Amino acid sequence: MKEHILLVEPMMKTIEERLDTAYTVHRLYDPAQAQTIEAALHTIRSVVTGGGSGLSNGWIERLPGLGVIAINGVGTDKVDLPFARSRGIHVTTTPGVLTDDVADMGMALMLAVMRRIPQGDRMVREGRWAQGEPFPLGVSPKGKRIGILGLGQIGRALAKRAEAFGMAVRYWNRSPVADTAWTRHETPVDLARDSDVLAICIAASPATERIVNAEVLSALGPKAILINVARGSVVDEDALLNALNSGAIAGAGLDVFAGEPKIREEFHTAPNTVLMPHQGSATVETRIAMGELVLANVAAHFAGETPPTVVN
Ligand code: 8YV
Repeated sequence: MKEHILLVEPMMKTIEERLDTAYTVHRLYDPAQAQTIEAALHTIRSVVTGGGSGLSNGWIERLPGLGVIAINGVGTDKVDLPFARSRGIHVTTTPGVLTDDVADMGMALMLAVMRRIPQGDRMVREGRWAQGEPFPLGVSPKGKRIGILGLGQIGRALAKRAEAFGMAVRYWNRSPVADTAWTRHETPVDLARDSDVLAICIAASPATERIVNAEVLSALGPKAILINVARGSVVDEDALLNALNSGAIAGAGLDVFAGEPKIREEFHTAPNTVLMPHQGSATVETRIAMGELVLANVAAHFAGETPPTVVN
């Protein structure tokens, strides 16, 4: 008899096919399955979800047989880890495999803002180039300072890429990072003051909520840009929208937002801002590698073993 699992958000087709082969998969994102899910609450022993979706305590309480929450991502901010632990539920993530792609997204957003890629694309398509419309000069990353907020795996990978572009790296991290020669600043404000690009790579938690606030943005200044490949919750979005609209900062490249996918409408018209629909880890290669880890974690749980990449 197949074990029952709850799939919170869609995964790659090939990964979902393998889940379907091994398990009875209930799809929470499919409204047509709502009734069968109600009937299966007591038989579901594993949940597969995304970093941005997580699983609420309400759902955890509705699943008495739940033993593992397998996150297809690295962010654990949408799962209450102590609560899961108190109920003997393992929470797993997909560490390592998405680092490079998320760092690439950080670079892509930075270059897109500095070289105005979306504006150029629009101008060419709309025939304005052919009509002789001038295009404003961009900004070169070479010789600029990048401040990494959160020097974990993704922060380091982004810093290395930035160095290859001729940028000088500095960082802020709650605890100093031992094995690096990069300068650590005492506070996020100090880091922002000493950066031309502030790149947010920090994990979301109550301690980092809105850590990028009005003070940090004002320290960043009118020539500097903000990049966010972490979580929307680490930014005070009111302050960010004010800073963009008033020219207190020069622009932003954002892959993540509070309340995504229903983001603040003011972002649609924010100047010099490049928006992405949370695609940092979304490449074929990485989503396969993430899916493999999810499959391994769920399989280990059902085999009575500790899942390989458990975090709690
Ligand atoms: C994914 C993420 O887009 O790793 C994370 O925490 O947010 C991203 O890698 C997400 O997990 C898929 O929903």
